[in-house]
Amino acid sequence: MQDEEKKEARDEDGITYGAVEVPANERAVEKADAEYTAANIQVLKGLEAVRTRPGMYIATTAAPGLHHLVWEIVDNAIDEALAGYCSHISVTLNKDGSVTVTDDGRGIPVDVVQDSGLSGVETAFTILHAGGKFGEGGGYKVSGGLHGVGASVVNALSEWCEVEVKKAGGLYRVRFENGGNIVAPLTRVGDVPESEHGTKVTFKPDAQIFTETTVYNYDTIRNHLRQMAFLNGGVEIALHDLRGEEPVGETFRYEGGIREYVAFINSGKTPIAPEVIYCQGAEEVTLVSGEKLRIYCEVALQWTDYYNSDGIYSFCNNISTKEGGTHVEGFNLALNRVINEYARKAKLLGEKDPNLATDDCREGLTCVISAKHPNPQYEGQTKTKLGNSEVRKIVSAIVGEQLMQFLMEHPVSARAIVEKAKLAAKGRIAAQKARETARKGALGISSLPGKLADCSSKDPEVCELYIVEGNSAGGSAKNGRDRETQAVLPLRGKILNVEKAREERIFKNAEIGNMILAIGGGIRENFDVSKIRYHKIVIMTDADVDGDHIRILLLTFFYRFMRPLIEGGYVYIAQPPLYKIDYKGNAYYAYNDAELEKLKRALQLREGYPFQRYKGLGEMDAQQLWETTMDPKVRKMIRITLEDAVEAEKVFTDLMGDEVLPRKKFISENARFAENLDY
Ligand code: 0RA
Repeated sequence: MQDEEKKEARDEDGITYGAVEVPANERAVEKADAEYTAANIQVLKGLEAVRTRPGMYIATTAAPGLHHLVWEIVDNAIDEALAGYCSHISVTLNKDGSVTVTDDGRGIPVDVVQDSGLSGVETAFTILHAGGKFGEGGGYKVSGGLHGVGASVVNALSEWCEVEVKKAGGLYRVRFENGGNIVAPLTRVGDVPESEHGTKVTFKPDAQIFTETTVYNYDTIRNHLRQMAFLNGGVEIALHDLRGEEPVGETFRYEGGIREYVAFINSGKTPIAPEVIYCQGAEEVTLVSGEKLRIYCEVALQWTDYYNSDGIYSFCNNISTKEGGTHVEGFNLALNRVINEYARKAKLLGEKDPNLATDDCREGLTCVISAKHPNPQYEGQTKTKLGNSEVRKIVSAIVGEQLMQFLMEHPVSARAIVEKAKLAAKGRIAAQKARETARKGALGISSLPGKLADCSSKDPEVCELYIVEGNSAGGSAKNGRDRETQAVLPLRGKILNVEKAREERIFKNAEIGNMILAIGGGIRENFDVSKIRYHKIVIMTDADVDGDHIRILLLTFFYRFMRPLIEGGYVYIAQPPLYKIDYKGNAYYAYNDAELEKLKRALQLREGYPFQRYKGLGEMDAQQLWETTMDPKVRKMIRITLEDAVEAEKVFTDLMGDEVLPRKKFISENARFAENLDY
């Protein structure tokens, strides 16, 4: 970088440097006097506050807080990258539990900052909120980090912390111990080529503070760094983990930034148009105070053939705004306006057709919205909702103009996008009608399905509904059951995967419709558990892969459409036996391999004595099915429980998404989802 530019950057940063031009190394030495000691005492008071109430600064001293320390230091380096001075950042997890973050930026200033009497480095690492000093006025710092708590908090919560700066031909070092005590003031310890510059921060989290864990999680750090690399296109971020026997690591660099982020999220799904659409822009706003702020926003988007409408990921200053906010509102406004306007212009929407709804436009959409704001205001329950109202108009204008331009220039893709939204609208309207029908079903207006063999009792507490795989097993179950309390609903083949089908199709599906009518409590937000007609819903499928799959599909359906049924423990899985041994005129059953062995021993059977392995429920006659699987006195059933709805949500999504592996894994680990009963 040219000297002229350098000077300008420095002026912009608004730092007050020592008045006399003394070489930095001499100044550092001068500082080791009484004045310095006084400053140091001041400093410790501030950092002591952080140590006394760490929760005020990092929210938690559990694992997330531990990781926040790394995010904080990385954020500083990313700010330097955003300012245009740094392109490589690396994070190293050291064997001793410390973490090193290096960047090739300008290096934190080493000259004395007038206000504190300390060097820039020491100021940044010992004075709370000193971070802002480097930024205010110059618009340098846009990244919020831990909402701006900065390096001093990391230092305060560290057993030790060492900072090295390469700058103007010198290598400088400072060391802090026990929560920020300067044990070795900033000193020029050597020479480096003029061309080398950057900052290296190593800190060891204090085990006295992080009492739960001081061990960093590789995946957590990798995911965060990858996200930072996506959100800050062109910046290279490397991770090295030296803790294991062999060093491991990976490097992230995405020239395409959030465009690549969208492509990454959509990988494995089928896009309906090949392009990732990109909109970007900045605007300067003047506050009432006369202060000028530059607000930047970029958006990348692409539709897939999915049916979800929650694929919008929004950020402000690299922090995920989970609750959305004005940037997302601005986007929604523009999206809806532009798609309707284009659809009418292109005659894809007739004059009499109603407008497409925002949700229609969002179906299958994956979108990353990233705003950079020098003074973000966060609102909402978890303070993750962007509140700055000026952002709404800015995003709406940028997306409005550039999305329209894209559509005009790409008529084939534009048509696919509009048709997708039109289908979504059709589905939405059909689903409304179907919901209405299902609601009537819940009120008993509609009759029971013809395939249901109902029980005679009308007392839900004693009534059981067996949902049975296949018509032949269904027939055995009907004949073998206790007609007073046991109803049977046979299912033909596989049921629809509700995770991957649009609502309209779900309601048209006969098997699903039958279940809704038979159970009688309605669905979704209208589901009323007090109206259900059976207090035990028993899934009875074959003990093979198909049976497993049907069971999962049914559980997904209940989870999505009748969640209280699972939460209330009304859903069970029948356990038919796997083996039968006929011996001296009696039939003996075994439900697993261990039981089979036990049985053989108990009956003292000779080696090779024949036994039957059931391939499916259909092989059992009505009497056998009753004796082994339906008779409340002897049957074994598994009751489905949800310990944690949030965890379950994830399990279900993993399970029912496109990825085959997690599904296979789940099916084989099914037990972790269920709790044994009647054993
Ligand atoms: C303010 C001014 C200058 C550099 C930095 C901040 C800076 C801060 C951090 C934090 C981590 N890495 C960093 N790299 C640079 C530049 C002042 C000058 O040009 O001398």
